[in-house]
Amino acid sequence: MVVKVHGFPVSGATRAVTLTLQELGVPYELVIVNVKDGEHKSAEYLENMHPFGQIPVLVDEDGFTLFESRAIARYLVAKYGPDSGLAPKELKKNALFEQAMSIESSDFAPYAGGLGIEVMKPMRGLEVSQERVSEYTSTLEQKLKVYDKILSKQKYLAGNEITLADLLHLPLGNFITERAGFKGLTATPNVARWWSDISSRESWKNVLAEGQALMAKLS
Ligand SMILES: N[C@@H](CCC(=O)N[C@@H](CS)C(=O)NCC(=O)O)C(=O)O
Repeated sequence: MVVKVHGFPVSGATRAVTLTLQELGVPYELVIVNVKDGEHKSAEYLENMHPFGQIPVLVDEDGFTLFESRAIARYLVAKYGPDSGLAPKELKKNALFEQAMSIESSDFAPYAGGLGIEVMKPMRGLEVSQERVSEYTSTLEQKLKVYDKILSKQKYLAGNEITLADLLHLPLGNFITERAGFKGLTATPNVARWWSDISSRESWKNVLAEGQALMAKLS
């Protein structure tokens, strides 16, 4: 059985998983969950796939099922690319990797995700709060100034080698840049250099192309 990712092509959390698979060179099938019709809230989905009614969910080749994109990404690296360097194993390199993973989930995702949710509100018939947009934007700009300092001393967030911690910024970072007009990822020299580096990876280009192709089929 092939690895299956149950999700939606433009969902950031789904992309975090497919990006990891692309990076590891693992073939997979993206199974579309019909979020527009609320498939992810159906009793069957809640029971068998994701108790919180979200995407993505991984169903591995042996049937093992896992939700939460960061947990899935780490599982995939441990299983399919333990020596890929995407999650370093040596004690201190691993500690710096864990530090960078926490930076992504504590200092980036809450604000980038909040901004993303805010600008998507009109699609659900809701009004955008400009106050919240400004708050998320300015907090993220402040956080990225700290990123710039870190990235002035090293190439990537966990050191001089790329890890999952860098890659996991791509889906939300791309979304807020494209859909919310966020400029912070190109505003300071070291962040701009890092952003351009990770954005130009083949794995990410494949994820974007896959999203475009699947969305064209769905429309
Ligand atoms: N922490 C979760 C977040 C997943 C998440 O927010 N998924 C969104 C799509 S990107 C979703 O399912 N939204 C629908 C909902 O929450 O009802 C992860 O990283 O997997």
